[in-house]
Amino acid sequence: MTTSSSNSRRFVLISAALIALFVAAFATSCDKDSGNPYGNNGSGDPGANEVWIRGSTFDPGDRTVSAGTTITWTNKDGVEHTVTGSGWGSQLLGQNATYTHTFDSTGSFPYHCTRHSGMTATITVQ
Ligand SMILES: [Cu+2]
Repeated sequence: MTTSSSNSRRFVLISAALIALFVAAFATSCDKDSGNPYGNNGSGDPGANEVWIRGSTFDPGDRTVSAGTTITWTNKDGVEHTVTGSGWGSQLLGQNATYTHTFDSTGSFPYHCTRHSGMTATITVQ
């Protein structure tokens, strides 16, 4: 009786733990897939098609993608920045503001921030 009750309680606890684990894993993968710009995936790093602006740096600075990829930039800084390429780019982006651009053709696409000359990066499209 005691053993049976203890076993069933253990089964419930293990089941609950497994369910929590699956929910956490699912939520994390969803955030990564959707390119959540606010870092809710818990990794604290930009996702596959994201570039974060933090510490007045484009992170990652150089990103290689395939044609047709849409990149989302998010400004994590308290100061305003831009994402400015040749013939494409954003307005001034405040904190947590985002900008997206789809790269349809192959090539090398350098860009910079108009406010900070040292902020440069490149998207390479293959
Ligand atoms: Cu800047």
